[in-house]
Amino acid sequence: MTLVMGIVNVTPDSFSDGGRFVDPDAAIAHARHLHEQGAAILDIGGESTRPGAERVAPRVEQERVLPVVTALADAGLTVSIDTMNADTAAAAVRAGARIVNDVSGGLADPELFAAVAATDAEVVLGHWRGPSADMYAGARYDDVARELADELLTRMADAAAAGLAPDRIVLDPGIGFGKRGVQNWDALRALPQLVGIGPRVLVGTSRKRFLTDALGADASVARRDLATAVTSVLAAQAGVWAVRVHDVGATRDALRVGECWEGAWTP
Ligand code: PMM
Repeated sequence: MTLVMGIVNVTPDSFSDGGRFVDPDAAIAHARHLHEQGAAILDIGGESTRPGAERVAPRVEQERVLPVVTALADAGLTVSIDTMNADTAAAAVRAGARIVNDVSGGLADPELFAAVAATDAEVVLGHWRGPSADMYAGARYDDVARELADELLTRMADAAAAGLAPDRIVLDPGIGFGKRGVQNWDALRALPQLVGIGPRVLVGTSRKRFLTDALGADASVARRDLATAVTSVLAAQAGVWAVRVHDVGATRDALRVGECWEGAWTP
């Protein structure tokens, strides 16, 4: 059964929920709510990766995320830390995070793989072609599926060289990262090939702009959760291990419907 990773952005500027959970108590309460709705993993981030976003100093990032990671891990919840920074990753794992979710797949900070390898945490390798400040500079592909798989295999090889075996790795096609409109749909269509590489696969479509291809250019962020639930079910049918979403309840319901349909879930 596909797991749901609930998004907790402790940032003032994320594209869909920026500013709502900067206060640690609000972030912790929100994470607990997502857990009750069915999130198996809570993904805590202190740096926005929306297109155009500037980097955040690791000290600021850590001030935002560590109290939240500590409180949730102490409560026995499974926490992932959404960071591109090796120091933040190491500090979050010390605070109890089990997964380091790096959208850059180890490219933003060359120390990150070694930092994670020194712990017993797992790592998510996102497909990425450069920083959010210039998000679409690398969005040029001859064959999205092939290039995505080749580049993630290279990231896996680098992770392995640092001591991270495939069973500690999760691959992510990085929807919205260095991909415009139709390139995101090409990446989603390539999910079965990605799953075929071997490691578990995570996919995050939640509220992302490419969904307006289907919904219309004027579809507000608030209107994208149903479409997110649908893409999450389709990703589940392609064999992914987990989906990363904001509206956990809607996606959990949709995944259950898909599981009932396939006979994989009985009440
Ligand atoms: N997307 C965002 C942030 N972190 N992590 C993973 N593994 N995969 C993603 O697709 C991903 C991510 C950007 O979305 P947000 O600002 O809503 O968190």
